[in-house]
Amino acid sequence: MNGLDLTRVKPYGDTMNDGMMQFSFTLPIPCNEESKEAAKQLLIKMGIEEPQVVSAQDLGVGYTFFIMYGKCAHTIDYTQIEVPKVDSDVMDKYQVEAFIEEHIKRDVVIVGACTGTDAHTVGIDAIMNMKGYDGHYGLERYHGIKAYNLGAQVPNEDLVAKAIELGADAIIVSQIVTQKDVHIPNMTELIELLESEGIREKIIVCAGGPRISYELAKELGYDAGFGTGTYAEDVASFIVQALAKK
Ligand code: B12
Repeated sequence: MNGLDLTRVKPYGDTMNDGMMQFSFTLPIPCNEESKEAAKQLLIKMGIEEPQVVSAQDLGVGYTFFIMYGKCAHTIDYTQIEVPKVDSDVMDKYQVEAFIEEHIKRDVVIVGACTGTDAHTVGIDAIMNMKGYDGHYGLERYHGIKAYNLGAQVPNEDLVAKAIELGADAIIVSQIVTQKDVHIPNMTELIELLESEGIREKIIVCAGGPRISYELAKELGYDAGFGTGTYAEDVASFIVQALAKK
């Protein structure tokens, strides 16, 4: 990769290994020379060399928004990075449809919702709605998939009841709000409910959202987790391949 030493990677700005980084943050102090100095000292404490204030904007009521540059002195050994991730092959919509026809030979039933108190519908819609997201059709458009989108603020009990009623092969859950870790007990409750109904092992359970990693989902008892930039085909590929292995 560019003749780089991958054991000592650092940020690139203008010239290789210059370590340049950009920061943006707000300090709850007025915009003046003292607050600019405070912002520089903060970056120095963070291990950043030669901090520069590029922009300091008075946000009113004693707050200042900073954009700063500085040099990162640290490096990272890229050769040692390991990230647990979904181990299925990502197929496109048409390959998923062909896979279902060849290996599953019946419709795959997927029930999805944004659960708990979370009101964000856009993520689950992006995955499930007919028109999809960013030029990638949603699950409702897939031949061989029967997709039921229950919407947002759906209690786990209702999701489980619907999954049982429809004989779902997979449940997919969206969690967008993660403030104060509200998603953790909510996601855990779903798994506990499925276990108490005795159906956890029969159903594939996936979670998604901007702060949901594969690792976190696995830790909480899910089969897989999907983060930002996910498309319907990512989760569909995982579900149909997992189903074929069952
Ligand atoms: C739109 C929006 C709203 C709208 C939602 C409208 C709607 N119908 O959905 C409204 C105004 C209602 C709203 C309300 C709130 N919001 Co809001 N909202 C947003 C915003 C701006 C965009 C979210 C969005 O639509 N993204 C676009 C979609 C396509 O992206 P996505 O959700 O990440 O989904 C993708 C992936 O994550 C993944 N994915 C998501 N779900 C799933 C599920 C599965 C199964 C799979 C496979 C993949 C997957 O695939 C999708 C496509 O790639 C974000 C900020 C941001 N820029 O992200 C804040 C944000 C999510 N909101 C936030 C907050 C705090 C709130 C409120 C609590 C504010 C308040 N104090 O009232 C309330 C929540 C109320 C509630 N009970 O939930 C915070 C959450 C912070 C946190 N870490 O928890 C954010 C990040 C803003 C912020 N920076 O503070 N919000």
